[in-house]
Formats: sequence, structure tokens, C-alpha cells
Amino acid sequence: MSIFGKKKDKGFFSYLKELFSSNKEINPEFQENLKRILYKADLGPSIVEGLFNKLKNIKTYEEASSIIQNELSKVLKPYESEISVDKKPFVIMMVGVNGVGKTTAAAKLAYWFKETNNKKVMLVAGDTFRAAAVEQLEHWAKKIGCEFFSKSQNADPGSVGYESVTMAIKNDIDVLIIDTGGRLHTQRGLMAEISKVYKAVSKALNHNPDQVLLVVDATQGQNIQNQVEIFNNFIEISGIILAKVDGTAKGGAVIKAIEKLKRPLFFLGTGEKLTDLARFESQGFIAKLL
Ligand SMILES: Nc1nc2c(ncn2[C@@H]2O[C@H](COP(=O)(O)OP(=O)(O)O)[C@@H](O)[C@H]2O)c(=O)[nH]1
Ligand SMILES: [Mg+2]
Repeated sequence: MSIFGKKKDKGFFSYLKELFSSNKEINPEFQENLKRILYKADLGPSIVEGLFNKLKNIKTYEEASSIIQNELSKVLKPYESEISVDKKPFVIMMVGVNGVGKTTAAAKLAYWFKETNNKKVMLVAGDTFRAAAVEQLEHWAKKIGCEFFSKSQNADPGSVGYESVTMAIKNDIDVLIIDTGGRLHTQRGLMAEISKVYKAVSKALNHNPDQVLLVVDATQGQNIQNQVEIFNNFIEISGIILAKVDGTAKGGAVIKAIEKLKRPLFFLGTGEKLTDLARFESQGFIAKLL
């Protein structure tokens, strides 16, 4: 199976719920199953042992879920963070696999910085492979009322990145948000292209992009972990945006990915509109999982 494949997994929280609702007494079998489920979640041995010790004598799912809620929100609290715009232009690169919600997240961020931070924003169409991808971003830019930069279809994404920085400097842009392509003809091809954009942008800026945000899709379950690892091997990811938490998938799989990456989970995508972007907040996020 491809490392980016879409294997479905009903996830740790549903298993836990089942365990507690089917078990009426605490016995070694229950405890063994509990441990197995916790380990399967791959939260790392210290979290798993901590949770196990707190849960092994608990009878109801209600009690268990309040313990899990407290423990996991403590674990995730350090990954709540704000993107502070401390340079001009402040450059954000959006990366991720096709279809996860990069372009939509780029537009939502542009809207966010413009509306809540009063910043002058430019969106950059770095996915030059499909004309539709450029049009999609241009449509958002018009709707937001922000600046937009693109070149012709099939233009080299590296040169789009480079020139967009030059343009941003010339036009006094505060925040430059560069969308990229995510098509997967081969993993190597994708990563090479992203590295090229990264290098071109760094060259134009004289320093690395200020944020490289990996967008992952809550509906993709355990594949989130793979994507985080693979992208981070090629390009240093500075934070995560978890899209599509508005559907049935709540994105619990992001927990272990974040724990490994040790970078902030900045935002959650909660729908298809510009306003459907929420700051990640650990307590509320965990509560929804349970
Ligand atoms: N329900 C929901 N749909 C989303 C969200 N973000 C993106 N989408 C949808 O997912 C699809 C792919 O999004 P797009 O931004 O084009 O993905 P990209 O290929 O990574 O750029 C589109 O139909 C979006 O409207 C979200 O937070 N919630
Ligand atoms: Mg796109």
C-alpha cells in the first residue's frame, strides 16, 4: 500500500468507548484490552502508561473520558500556538498531499490575517500544474480582497515563488502565502518540487520562509502520521493545519503526529467557507473526540 494511501481506521476513541460500554467489571481481561487499545493508539509509552494507570480501575466511560480529556489536553496544550507576524514580508508556504485542503487553508489564512490582524496579504498560486488550481486561488483572492500573484499555467513553481517575494517586497505586503501543488505522480517528484520552491523563496528573501505549514486532512486517519513524517524529512515543517474536522472524522490521529513532530497545531479547518478556520485549542479538541 502506498504510504499516502487512504486506509481507514475507526480509531482509538471508538475502541475505548466500545471497551467501556461492553465491560461491566474490572478484571485482568479488561485491563489487558485497555492496554492494547492504548498502545495501538501509539501515543508514546509515557502517555500510554500514564493513561493506563489512571484508567485501569475505572468503571464507566464517563469517568474514563473525563480522565482522558484532562490527560490528553495537558499533553496537547504545548502545541497551541499563534503565528506571530514578526517580519515583512512574512512568508508562509502551504504544503501537503493533493486534496487535503491546502488551497482552501491558504485562502482562509489570508482572510484571517487581513480581517483579524489588519495585514496586507498576497496569495500566490504556486500550484501551476492545473489551470483550475490557479483559478481557484484567484477566485478566493477576489472574494477576500487581497493581492494575488500567479504566472502562466505550467510555469516553474520555483520561479513563481521567487518572483512572488520580489513582488511582495515591491508592493509592501505584510503576509505572503504561497500555495503549492500536491499531486503525487511520485513522492520524489512532489518533494523535489516543494524543495525547489522553498529554495527559490529563501534565495529571494535571503532567509528561509517564516512558516512551512503542512495541511493534513482529518478524514485520513492514520495516514496523517505518514504524511507528517515524510514531508518533515524533506522540508522542515513548522506547524500543522488540520482540515475537515467538521465532518464525522474528528482528527484524533493528529495527536501522535504532533507529539512526534513537536511543532504547533495552529489551526483547524471547520468547513469550506473563508470563516471556517479556528485556532486549535486542546481542551475543546479533545472534548470533541470523546
Ligand atoms: N468540509 C470541509 N471541506 C474542506 C475543508 N478544507 C477544504 N475542504 C474541501 O476539500 C476539497 C479540497 O480542497 P483544496 O483546498 O482544493 O485541497 P488541495 O488540493 O490540498 O489544495 C475542496 O472541495 C474543499 O472545499 C474543511 O475544513 N472542511
Ligand atoms: Mg490546491
